[in-house]
Amino acid sequence: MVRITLVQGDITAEKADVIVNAANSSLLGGGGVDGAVHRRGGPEILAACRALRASRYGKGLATGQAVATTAGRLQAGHVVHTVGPVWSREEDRSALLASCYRESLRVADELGARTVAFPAISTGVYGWPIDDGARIAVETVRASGTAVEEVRFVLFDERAYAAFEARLA
Ligand code: AR6
Repeated sequence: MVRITLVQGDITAEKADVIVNAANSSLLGGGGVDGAVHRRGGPEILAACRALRASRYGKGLATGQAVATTAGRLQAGHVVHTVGPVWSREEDRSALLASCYRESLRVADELGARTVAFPAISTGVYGWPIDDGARIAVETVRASGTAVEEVRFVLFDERAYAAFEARLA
């Protein structure tokens, strides 16, 4: 059974076998977690992302999917990039957000990872309400059947941390 832990802080400071990036389809960087991952991880990560765009992911990475690259200078074996859905009031995109966690863990399992650090995917620039984002994250990880020993949610602020804490209780 996977152990879920919580940390408040910057995910790029974590040590883990896999650090998950809340990317976008282009895989070529952005703000939030994505910006921090590329800034602190160095140019090797972007080079790996460009290589993916030039090969298997010519059209980019679809929402809900995940793909691994080097972690560059981060204290991790790999970065797994996943693309969360943009939150919508009209349309229920929960299945796509759940898919991000499930697919990231599937890739982590393929890599033999024992520890995986996740941000709260889609709850920043993509506007997903934090309480619902926390619910989907925790439920999906618990139901995943992953061989990963520890899933660590790294929450940027107190509010996000509290939302995850309430879900775990
Ligand atoms: N460490 C941990 N959590 C963070 C960090 C950090 N360094 N920075 C922000 N957060 P976001 P999204 C929190 O916007 O919503 C990018 O431009 C943040 O407070 O990083 O999936 C991509 O290129 C929020 O709770 O990702 C995409 O275009 C959560 O991490 C788009 O943003 C996710 O916020 C993806 O948007």
